[in-house]
Order: sequence, then structure tokens, then C-alpha cells
Amino acid sequence: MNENNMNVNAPEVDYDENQIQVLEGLDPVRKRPGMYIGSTGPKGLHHLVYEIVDNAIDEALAGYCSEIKVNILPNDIIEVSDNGRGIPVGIHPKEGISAATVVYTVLHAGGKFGGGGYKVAGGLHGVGASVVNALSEWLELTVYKDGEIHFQRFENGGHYDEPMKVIGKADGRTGTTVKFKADPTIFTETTVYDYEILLKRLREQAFLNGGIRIVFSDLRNEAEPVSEVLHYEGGIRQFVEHIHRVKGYEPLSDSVIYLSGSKGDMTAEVALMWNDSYNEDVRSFANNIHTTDGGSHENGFKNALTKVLNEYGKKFNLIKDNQEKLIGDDVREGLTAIISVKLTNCEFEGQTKGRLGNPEARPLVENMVTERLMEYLEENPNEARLIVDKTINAQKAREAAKKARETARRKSAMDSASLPGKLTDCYDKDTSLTELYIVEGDSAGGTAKSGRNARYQAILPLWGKMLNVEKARIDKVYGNEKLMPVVAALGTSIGDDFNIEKLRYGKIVIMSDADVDGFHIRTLMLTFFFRYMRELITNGNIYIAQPPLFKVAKRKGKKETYKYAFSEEERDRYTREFEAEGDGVINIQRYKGLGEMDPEQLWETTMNPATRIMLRVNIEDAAKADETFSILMGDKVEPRKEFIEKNAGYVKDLDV
Ligand code: 0RA
Repeated sequence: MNENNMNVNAPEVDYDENQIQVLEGLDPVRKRPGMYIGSTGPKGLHHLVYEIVDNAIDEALAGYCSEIKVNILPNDIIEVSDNGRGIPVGIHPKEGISAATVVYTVLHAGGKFGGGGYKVAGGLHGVGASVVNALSEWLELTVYKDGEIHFQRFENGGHYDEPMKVIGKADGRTGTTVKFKADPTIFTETTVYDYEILLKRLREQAFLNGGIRIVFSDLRNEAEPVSEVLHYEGGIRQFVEHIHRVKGYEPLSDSVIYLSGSKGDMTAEVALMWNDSYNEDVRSFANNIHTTDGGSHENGFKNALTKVLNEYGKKFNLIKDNQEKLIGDDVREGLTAIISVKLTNCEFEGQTKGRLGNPEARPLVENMVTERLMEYLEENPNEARLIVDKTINAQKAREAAKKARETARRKSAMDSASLPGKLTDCYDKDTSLTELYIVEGDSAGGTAKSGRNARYQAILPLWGKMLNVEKARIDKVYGNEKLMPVVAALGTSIGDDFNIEKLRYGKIVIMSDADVDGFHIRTLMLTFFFRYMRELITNGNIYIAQPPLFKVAKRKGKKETYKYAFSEEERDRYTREFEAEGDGVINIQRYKGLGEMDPEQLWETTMNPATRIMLRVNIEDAAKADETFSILMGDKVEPRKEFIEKNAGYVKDLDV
């Protein structure tokens, strides 16, 4: 036990062995937080909230809790309360302290008490409440139970001076409230929560556990409280409708298809609906955890779907005997689906633990979907016909695309070294050095060309109108004057033909202006990479250049000193600093675009590896761009308006 945790007023006898054991118990968490919550960046920070909320959701799923409140309080304090039975507070037989204290101070204590009803669903890592306590500056636990209010406070990562104590009468109320402040010495990057990130996850949980009621409030800005009730009786059916609404897709039919089944204590449910886009959006979950890399449950679903649509098509002569079979890509074009399984023991595999391993989940989902979907189609022949027709159209488009691809390949084979004319290549071929700058517009392209290091930096200017990838199938990408030069310059080809071994540049840098057109170009390029060259993103090859927005200069006689500012805040700070130095004339230049910089400035600020700042694009960034793109390019006006209102600061000049 560390010294500054001792309460000088407390009698010596309170300082007992249980405490010491408890503190040693949480020590590894503070030593290696990453092992328990993945990272100490924003992701890990938000994970703390999921851990606590998951426990309340378990209580709700057990049938004892009807509402969960999640508040972000001023100073980024999180408060999660439920109206369940309250965590047991009685003295734990083995540890000799309150059971609730055990849950909050012993690693993996969840489920070790209270009988069979309680199991930790857990977030990605499923680590439980004690880990949150270990990584908090302070945490307060209040339990309303048996007519009394029980309270305990922990500090500096789970240390406490006083045991769980009764502090008042509960007046009939039951439940658990947890309040905590993430420890800034652990979460050094930030302890500020992102409302949208938490909202997205809480909403997802509300969809996955239909009927649960979560009230989420952001009370950080006292003048402007934000609150949202997340309550979906329709569960994952409403999840599918929500995705369609957000993306602005037109559904193919009136209602979402919902299928469910169980075997032993495993359950599976699937909700699916096709839409007028060409995009596949299949998301799978196991015990409420998003399996981003799929796994056995998702494979079972995909197999069953392809099999059933082929069988149904054959049976009702929509697919003729001499016709090719539909493949997975055909049946999933324009499909949105949610797969959710609940198992007693989930095994997550792969580097990021994003894939469900349990082999038993596959036949569970596959058999259920095969049976129930066939039944559904036979009972709804009109809808079935629409679906099969759509998948046959997709099949035809796929075959046309293949032809287009072969023609394109033959063409590029003919003019052998067919690098695009606009590309100014570099000399070196070593991809650990080479960089391709994709630059907005010819004039900025010229500046970049003069400013670059010709040995390892290549420049490809982009111009012309943005391709509407959203409405164009992959066959339209071939031959597109904007995207083909990028494909040719990278050398990897796209889609199923993509081969990262052929990549000609280790870094691909999108360099565009900080205005609406630049935003469009970035969104387009990221969407394109996300859909057709995803490995470039997961492999970490894609970057966004960060040109400065201002040059703040001070002239004193003939001598000029200057600094580049990348935000208004920085501009003001540099200006203040120059002013504080005393005499001299301050001049602020605003760069409206890359083209306004001279080559040396562009090199120094944005292209020189020794001094530049670049953002590496991760898969979440790209997925977000993809969503934005769908909204900006789709047919629907409503979601587009909503998006623009929300992001008004950035895209205010857009035509709606
Ligand atoms: C085990 C047993 C009982 C309640 C809980 C766990 C429980 C845990 C959490 C975590 C957050 N909120 C919670 N609410 C309840 C029931 C004990 C009893 O019946 O007295």
C-alpha cells in the first residue's frame, strides 16, 4: 500500500492484509494497461465506459433492470446508473470484505459470486469493473439495496481507506451507480470523451438487446445539455432500418426479414434487407461484441444465403438450368444484414480478436437461416421475386465487369510501361522510401513537382469532376479518367485482383486544400481505397498531408522570423508570442490553397519527412469517409441535409 493513500485519522487496525492483497491485485493493470484495455489512447478511454455499461446490460438481460442511465458530467466524469438489484454488498466469505468491493478491486472477480445468473458480457476484452477502477483517478460506487444506500470511494487506481458503508435509506429504490474519472496519468493523450463514439456504441447495444432502455446524456456544457433515449423494441430489425436511413438507401421491400433460432443455450438472430445501393453491409456480433473480421457465425450466414437464393431461384424457374449459379458477391450486393449470436463461451481469434472462433456457431446460424429463409421466401413470393431478380442483375453486372477488366488488362499489356501521363515519377524503386503524392489540381501539382525530392517522391495531380462511385459499379471504375491513373500509378490493380506485392510506393499521401473541394477529394479517395484497395488502409500505407493554414511572420528592419500555424488557435498563439517579444511588424498570411505556397514552402511545411506532419489513415477513418460519401452522393436529400447541418462549419458551401 502506498503512503499517500493512508488515512491519518483511521485506526491502525483498518490497515489490514485484505487491502494489501487487493492493491497488489490491481497493480498489473496500471503497469500494463494496454494488456487489459487494448490501448491508453481514445479507444481505451471509451472502453472504460463500455465495461461499466456492459455490467448494467447484463443485469437488464437477466430481467431485473429496466433502465440504464449514462451521463457524461462536466470535467469528463462518467456516471452509469441502473435500477437493477444492486451489486451484492454482503461480506464475501473468502475475502472477508464486501462482495462489491471484491468486484471492484480483484481482477476477474466478475461472476465468481452471486450464483449462476450473473456473467460478465464484457467489451472487446471483457475485463470487468476492477480494471476500470484500476485506471481511474477516483471511482465512487453507490448501491441501493435492501432499503439502504451503500457507498464506497476508491482513489488512485482502486485504493481505499474505508470499506463499503451504509450512508442512508434507499426508500424503496434499488440499483447500482458508478461514477468515475479516468486517470490522466494513464490516459496521457486525452481524457475527453467523444459523444458520437459513445452514442454509436450505446445505440448499437440498444439495438442488439431490443427492449433495453438507455438514456444517454452529455451534461458537460451546462448551458446546452444533450440527451438521447435509446430504446428499440424491434431490436436488430430497427438496426437495419437505422443503417438504411442514415445512409439514405431506398429499401427493396417494405419490411426487414427477421430470422431467429436457438440450440441448447445458444441463440442466433439475423435481420436483413436489400436496398438500391451496390454496397454490402453485413455486420456480425457475438455476445454483443462486434466481430469486425466475421468468423464462424458470419460464414454460416453467408453460405446459407447463397444456397437458399440459388435453390429458390431454381425451384421457381427464375434461374434457368443452363444459367450460372449466383455467387456470394451477387446475393450480397446492396444487402444490409445484422447477425447476432449469444453463446456461453465466446472465443475471439485473430490479431485484433475480431473474429469468432467457436465452430458450433456456424451450423447454428447456417441451419437456422437455410430453413427459415426458405420458408419466408415461399410465404412471400412477390418479395422473393424482387430479391432474386436483383441478385441476377448483380450477377450480370459482375460478368460485364469481368469483361471490362479483361479488356482493360489487355489494353495496358499492349502499351507496356503504361504509367499515367500526368504522373511525375521518382527515381528510386525501393518502397521503404517511395511516396506518391496525390495532389488536388494542376497548379498545386506543379508546385509539388518543383518542391519535391525527386529521388523518392512522385506526384500525381488529380483534376476534373468527382466520380460517383456510390452509384457506379466496379466496372465503371475501369476506364474512369480520375481513378484509373491512381490505379495505374500504384500498380496493385483493384478488387479481387488487388496485389499489394506490386505496390510501387510505400506511402500514398493525399494532399488537398482545407476547403470543400479538398474535403470532397479526400472523401472520394478514402472511399475508393476503402472499397477497392482496403489492404492499403489496414497495411497503413495511406496518409493525409497537413499543409499549414497560416504563416505568421515578424519583420524587424531587414530581419524576418516566421512560424507556420496549422490551426487558428496556433495562429493566435504565435501572434501573441511575437507581440510579447516587443517591436517589429507582424504579418499573417492565410493560405487559401496549396497553390499559394511556393515550392520551398511546400517542401518545408508539408513534404519534408524531417519537418512535416502527416495523418496516417486507419480503417475507422476510411469507414467514416465511406459513410460520408454515401450520404453526399446518394439520392436522398434528408440525410444529406442532416449531415451538412451537423458538419456545418466544414461543408457550409455545399450545394444541397
Ligand atoms: C450478481 C448478483 C446480483 C446482482 C448483480 C450481480 C448485479 C451486478 C451489477 C453490475 C452493475 N449493475 C449490477 N446490478 C446487479 C443479485 C444479488 C441479489 O439478488 O441480491
